[in-house]
Amino acid sequence: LSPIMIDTTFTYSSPFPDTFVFGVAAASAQIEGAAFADGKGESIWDRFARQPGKVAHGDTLDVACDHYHRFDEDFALMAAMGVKHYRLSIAWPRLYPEGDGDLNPAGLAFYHRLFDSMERHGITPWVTLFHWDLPQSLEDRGGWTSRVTVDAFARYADTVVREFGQRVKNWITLNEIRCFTMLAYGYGTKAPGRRESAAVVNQTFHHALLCHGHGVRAVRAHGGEGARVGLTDNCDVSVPVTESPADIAAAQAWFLDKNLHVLGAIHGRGYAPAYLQRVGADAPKVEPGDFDLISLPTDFLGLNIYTATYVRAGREGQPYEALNLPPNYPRADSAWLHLVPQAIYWATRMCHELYGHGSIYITENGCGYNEEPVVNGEVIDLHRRDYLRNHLREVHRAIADGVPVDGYFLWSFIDNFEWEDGYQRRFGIVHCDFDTQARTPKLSARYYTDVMRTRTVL
Ligand code: GBH
Repeated sequence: LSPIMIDTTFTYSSPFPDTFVFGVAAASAQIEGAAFADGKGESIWDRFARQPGKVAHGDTLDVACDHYHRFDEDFALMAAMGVKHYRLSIAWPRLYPEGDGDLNPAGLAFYHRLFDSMERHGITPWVTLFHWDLPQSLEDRGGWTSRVTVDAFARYADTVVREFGQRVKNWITLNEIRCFTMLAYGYGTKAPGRRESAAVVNQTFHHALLCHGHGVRAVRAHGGEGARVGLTDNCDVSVPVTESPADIAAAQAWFLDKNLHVLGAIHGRGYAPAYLQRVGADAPKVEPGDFDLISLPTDFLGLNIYTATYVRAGREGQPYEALNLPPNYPRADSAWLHLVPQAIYWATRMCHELYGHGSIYITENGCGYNEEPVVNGEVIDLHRRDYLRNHLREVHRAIADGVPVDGYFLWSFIDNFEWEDGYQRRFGIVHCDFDTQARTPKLSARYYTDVMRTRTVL
């Protein structure tokens, strides 16, 4: 057997660096509700959720956590929990009901009220420009398959950064390109639920990457002093089965291979030829200057990390072998969410070592379960407490090994609309009763409060 290398000098008890950011995350479509209030346009998720069989139990986004009307109360609760950083997203169809065309002043006014409230509560915003709620009007004109969406996004991004650039300094362009392109236009499990060819899916990827570039451009142009911008990716993460050099090299090769189309792209160098060669006849239509826009330098990389694939050295000349998990391998109630906390360590380390990213934020990490009842005013989610603890230890380990992880945002502040899984699947550290809108901090919220206060993994 080859040796397993374990760094025995590592200790969990030392505090996180002073500059390390602890936060919580959510997204507009998942918590705001008020889906048709004050001039908001229909989003592709509003439409998708109304189609039979697309979302569990026929749940819609109409009310969600009613955060649109309760944000003040929610920020007061965050402040009481010691939360100082909150990652949120802006609903594109609130600002531009048709995606392009007329700007809706009531939409701008809402986000000004929201940022006012955050400021009063001492909470710093981290704003994602796009977290999947595409205006339906753009979908009607082709959605992510069409370059019309890219032009509309460029205008939307300019508007948002101009309007809020004085109060928002941390910008995230897009959330998880793979989900709103491949899963939405290839597998059809996410809105708009289309099943298109590989060539069309590749085109949606290319358009999404261009929007990322426009987001970076908009922040540079209008963000003002101190503005920073990055992409949030859900890279496919590999964890070496043992920490032997051969398995680590295999895991790295797998990681590069699986993430070429997003991480490789934004990183620039050498991406275009490798990518275009791989997709061959299914290559997207590209215009001059596209790759320059896509690979504009960013200030940080955001990673949403939930799970991983185990990889070991390949046999018979193969560069790697990904393992199939046994059926009884532990997972959360989301079938994809196998419990592999080392994912955080390896994803951040590989992004640093392979792509040279100098500042990495975990922009989401968390777990979803179905049954989390409030009993005598309490939710005893020890399973989530352990999930957080195990994952925070891996963040700590990455930092100890010199990986520049500068922050961690827990997904999610509150139970919310979990896309095609609806309201049944709960990711919050605050319980939401979707009948009464009562908020109840779970045991995991108290744990996270102590972590943030002591800046130590307890
Ligand atoms: C994130 O996606 C989202 O950003 C967030 O909005 C969401 O609420 C949260 O995580 C929890 O899910 O169709 O079987 O191939 C997480 C990453 C990647 C998880 C795609 C689900 C689909 C599994 N997602 N994955 S499958």
